Amino acid sequence: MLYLISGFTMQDTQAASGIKTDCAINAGPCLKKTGTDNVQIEFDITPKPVNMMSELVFAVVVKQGEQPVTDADITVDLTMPGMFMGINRTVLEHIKAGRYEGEGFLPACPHGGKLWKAAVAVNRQGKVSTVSYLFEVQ
Ligand SMILES: [Cu+2]
Repeated sequence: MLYLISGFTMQDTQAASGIKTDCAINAGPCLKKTGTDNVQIEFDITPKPVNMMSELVFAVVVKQGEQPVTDADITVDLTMPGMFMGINRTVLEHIKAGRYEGEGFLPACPHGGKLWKAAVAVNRQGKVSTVSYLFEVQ
């Protein structure tokens, strides 16, 4: 752990941690299931390719079975595994038919890291389901 504070890049640390992406964000939206209630959550970021330090739109589509979920409160929390990058939370608004959007950005990483984790929290009637997506930016 010594090299965490001795100037090696965080990219090295992220690689060493064995954390892998599970969402090819530049290829399109990523779909996950919450494991409860047959709820599916699709996550996307535009414009592509996704870059740090530019205005981004975070979009989430929520369905239960084939039914759009239109009554959720949704936030997206962005963190870098293994590094504190500040609190970065975007509140999404329902647009239509279970699609929620919000504007945000990813700050530049002072350690050269590219791996981000988006934790999407879907709150419905006081019940919160959270799914996470690990993706890399350029
Ligand atoms: Cu970072």
